[in-house]
Amino acid sequence: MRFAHLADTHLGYRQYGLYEREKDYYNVFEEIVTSIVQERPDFVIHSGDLFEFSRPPTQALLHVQKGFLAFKDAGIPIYAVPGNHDTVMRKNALPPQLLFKEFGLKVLSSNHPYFNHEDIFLGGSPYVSKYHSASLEDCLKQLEKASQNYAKSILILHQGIDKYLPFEYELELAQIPETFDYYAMGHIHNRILDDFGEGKMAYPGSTDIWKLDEVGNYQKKGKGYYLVDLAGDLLDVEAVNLDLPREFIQKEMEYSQRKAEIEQLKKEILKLPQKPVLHLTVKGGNFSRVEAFEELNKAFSDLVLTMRPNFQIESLENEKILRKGHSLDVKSMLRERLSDLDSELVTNLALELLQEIGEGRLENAEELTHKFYEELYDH
Ligand SMILES: [Mn+2]
Repeated sequence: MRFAHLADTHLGYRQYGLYEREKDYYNVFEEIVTSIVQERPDFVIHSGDLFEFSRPPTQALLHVQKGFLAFKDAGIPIYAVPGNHDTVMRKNALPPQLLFKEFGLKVLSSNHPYFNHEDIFLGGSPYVSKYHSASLEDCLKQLEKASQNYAKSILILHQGIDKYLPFEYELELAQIPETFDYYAMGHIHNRILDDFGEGKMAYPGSTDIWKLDEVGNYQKKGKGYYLVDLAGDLLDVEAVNLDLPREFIQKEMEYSQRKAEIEQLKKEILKLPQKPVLHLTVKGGNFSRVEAFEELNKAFSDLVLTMRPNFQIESLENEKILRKGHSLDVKSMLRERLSDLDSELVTNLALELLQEIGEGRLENAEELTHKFYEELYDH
């Protein structure tokens, strides 16, 4: 008995606002479906964040329709839980996964927390925020009980665990029953394969680079899905890697060395099969951001999909401006501007967004906004 485990496909995500990046996610998904169908497993598990949004764009729905139809034609059922991205944070709202019931998709929910596939127990829960972790703990205890008389048992969750996500977890390792054979996890975008209790704890990771900090893990461990063999006494987990067509390049350069560095980088980029995403940090010395940007833009605009520059200028002049900036009370200015909304929460969000966006960390800003609304709907 074999199954494929994937998660965090984030279909519909238009990274940097670029349609090319939205298409990259669709292409990777299609490649994964083709690869899984070729492997002919007995079933597939998707551990959440199938879509980027709880109301996905039609193109994303069509790609899932096409993929799941290929699974259906091959006789491969799919078990899934909604993640934080594809959960609708309103009472009695349904996740978009339910559209694919007729394609052989079985969604685990509080009404239907487990299925069996022959003698294998498949239990789990949709994403639960940290404010409701007590109810998740109850649910886990019930699943542990229900799974007792099966030959093998799998727990499917979309949660961050303290051991791997020490600052943003929703679930502590100690809250998880140790009796399952395989923990089919989603949510953490890096690949993690660990021993836990009597089984394996597995995060297959996101299928494309969703945030810049995933690049290091991608270079070390690749991206793709896990293929799990349950036949033997010891469970066998194989990481199936798919090459991402588009590279992410992260580079720092000293301003004084820039000319040689730019030439070297251009040569590297020309070897790539597709235009990469380029994150450049230029630092050192006192230079003009505008001129440096123009120089970089001229060098790279035709060679890359998008260039995300970041300038770290070290100069007295700059410090003076910063200090002057601090003497302005930005917070009270924002509060005044946002007075209609009458909320300290909104003011704080605006202040944080201003800092992140001001320093070019758009992804952090996006995540802050996601979290803000998530918590707002949660209370
Ligand atoms: Mn995710």
